[in-house]
Amino acid sequence: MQQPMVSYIALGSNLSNPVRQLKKALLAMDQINKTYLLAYSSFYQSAPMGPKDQPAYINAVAKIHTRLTPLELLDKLQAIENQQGRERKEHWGARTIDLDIVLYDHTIMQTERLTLPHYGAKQRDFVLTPLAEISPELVFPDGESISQALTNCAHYNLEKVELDKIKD
Ligand code: ROI
Repeated sequence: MQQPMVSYIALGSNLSNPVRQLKKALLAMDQINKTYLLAYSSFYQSAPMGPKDQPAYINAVAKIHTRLTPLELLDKLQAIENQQGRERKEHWGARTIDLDIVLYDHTIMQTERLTLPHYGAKQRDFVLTPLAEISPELVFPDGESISQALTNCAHYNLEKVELDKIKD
C-alpha cells in the first residue's frame, strides 16, 4: 500500500486510571509499524452506556495515517489492548482500554472480525464529539455529516477533562 490511509480510532477506558490508560495507548499507537499519530482530541468523561453499575468512562478519538490494512491495524490495536490488561469478560462491562476503528478511509466492510464504519459510532456522543473536535468537516461514507450525526445521537453526559488538573 503506497499512500497512507487516514483512520480514526476511538479510545475508551473506565478502569485502572483511565486517563493514564488513554495516554499510554496513544503512545503505543504512535509506535505501530507503518502508522503515525496525526492528532488526538481532548479527553471526555462520559456516563457508561450499558450497565450503570460501573465507573464513568474517559473517551477520546485519535487520527492516524497508516499503511496497514484494516485487519492488520485491528491486530495491532488488539495487541495494545492485551498489553494494557484488557480482559474480555462481561458484554458491555468495565474495561481498562478499548480501541475501536471508527473509520478507515472511506472503507465500508462487514466481516466477522470488523465492521467499518464502526457500527455504533454514529449513535454515541462520546465518539462523535471528540471526532468532531479533530475533524469538524468529516462526512461518513453514507454521506451523513458529523454535525448531522451529532444532532441525532444519544447523549452520555459528556464533560471535557482538564488534563493539567489531573495528577498522574
Ligand atoms: N460507555 C461509555 N460512556 N464509553 C465507552 O467507551 C463505552 N464503551 C463500551 C460500553 C460498555 C458499550 N460502554 C461505554 O464498550
